[in-house]
Amino acid sequence: MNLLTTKTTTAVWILLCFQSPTSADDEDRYLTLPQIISKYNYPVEIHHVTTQDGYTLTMYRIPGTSTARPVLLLHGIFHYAAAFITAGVGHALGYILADAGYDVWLGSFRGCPDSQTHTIFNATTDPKFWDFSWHEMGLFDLPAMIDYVLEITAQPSLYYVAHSQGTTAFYAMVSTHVHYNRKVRVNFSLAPTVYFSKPIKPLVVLEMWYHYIQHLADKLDVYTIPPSNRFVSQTLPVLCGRTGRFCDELRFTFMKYFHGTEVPEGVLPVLVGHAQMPVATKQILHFLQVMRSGYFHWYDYGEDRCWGYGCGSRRVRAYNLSAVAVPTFLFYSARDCMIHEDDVVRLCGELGGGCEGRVLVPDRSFNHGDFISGKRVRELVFDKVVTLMGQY
Ligand SMILES: *[C@@H]1O[C@H](CO)[C@@H](O)[C@H](O)[C@H]1NC(C)=O
Ligand SMILES: *[C@@H]1O[C@H](CO)[C@@H](O)[C@H](O)[C@H]1NC(C)=O
Ligand SMILES: CC(=O)N[C@H]1CO[C@H](CO)[C@@H](O)[C@@H]1O
Repeated sequence: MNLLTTKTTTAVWILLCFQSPTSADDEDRYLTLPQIISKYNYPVEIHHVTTQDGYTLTMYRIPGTSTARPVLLLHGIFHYAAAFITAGVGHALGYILADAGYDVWLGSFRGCPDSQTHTIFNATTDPKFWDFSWHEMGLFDLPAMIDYVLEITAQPSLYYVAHSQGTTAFYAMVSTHVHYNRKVRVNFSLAPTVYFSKPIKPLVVLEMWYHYIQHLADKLDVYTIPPSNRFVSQTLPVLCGRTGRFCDELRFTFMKYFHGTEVPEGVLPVLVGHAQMPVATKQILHFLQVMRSGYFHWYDYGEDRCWGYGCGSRRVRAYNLSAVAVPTFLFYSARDCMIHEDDVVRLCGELGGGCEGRVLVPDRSFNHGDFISGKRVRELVFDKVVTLMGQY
């Protein structure tokens, strides 16, 4: 990126910072997920499932008829199950699939506000609770959710649709626990985050500073982002002000960066209200590791704080993508700020015969977050997902 674009990006960041939220008083912002779903007259059930390593996760179900086929939807980082609902009826994938006659299951990964219970660790007081990345979401959360859904519905397999980190966790799972290939009928990856050959500027900077960030996080016990230590928990309210407006604006800015300008009127405040914070520091470090090393691998715990290509021939265990046999459709866009077309082409090529198709969204302004709530996401992505689902 040249200097001019860097400057422009910075200018846009600053401009966005001073834009005020549209209609921050939207009621849905303050409702819980089941309350929202009920409000729009859809049936909703709440389910809990405990993983092998002790995390209790919440799942929401919009049940279909007794013969409806189950679909499991998994969100990206800084989101929870609400990601597939907050954009509203006729627009959010959760409702669209329910309308199309599917039995819709929305899962929240460990660490989400509704998945913060553990058999031993307390999420508030116990740093060990946050000792996970998307690796554990893939190897523990997904199998628990999938098995639970298949048991309750008495079906042999389900459809899987995920956005961003939900796709990363999926590839970690299915390449490692290969028998789950049989339990997934077809897998739709929206903006799959597995390779990052040309990430956005802020991420490049983080990647460059990886060692410092990791070291600092270690030294200061920053095991979540934003950190939950006393300094931050005392500073944040002061910074946010009495009304919380300043922090709201920051969150809006953050969301807008990923969603482009494509969010429908009134949806952004709800989206911001239902953004998930905090996330485990390890989730981010693991992404940065993969970004640095250029291959898809297990979390690197480092050898004397050195790792990957910086450490001679040492290689961390790679996820075996050729073991992924589930028929997979990869949806991606040209303006995705996280992943590049090359990354999707590479992923498609490495999946073990499972890549049924790459679908480039025919809209040049479509960004990473638009896969959840973009103005045109229904016609450009969701309707195609529903059509393809009907063929499998
Ligand atoms: C976790 O610890 C906090 C703070 O001590 C406490 O308020 C909360 O009740 C604990 N949660 C559980 C589930 O024990
Ligand atoms: C990866 O998976 C493929 C297909 O299942 C298998 O043939 C191959 O041996 C695996 N490679 C490794 C390193 O486990
Ligand atoms: C690997 C695997 O189980 N693939 C299955 C995926 O789903 C299709 C359609 O249901 C099956 O035909 C494949 O065998």
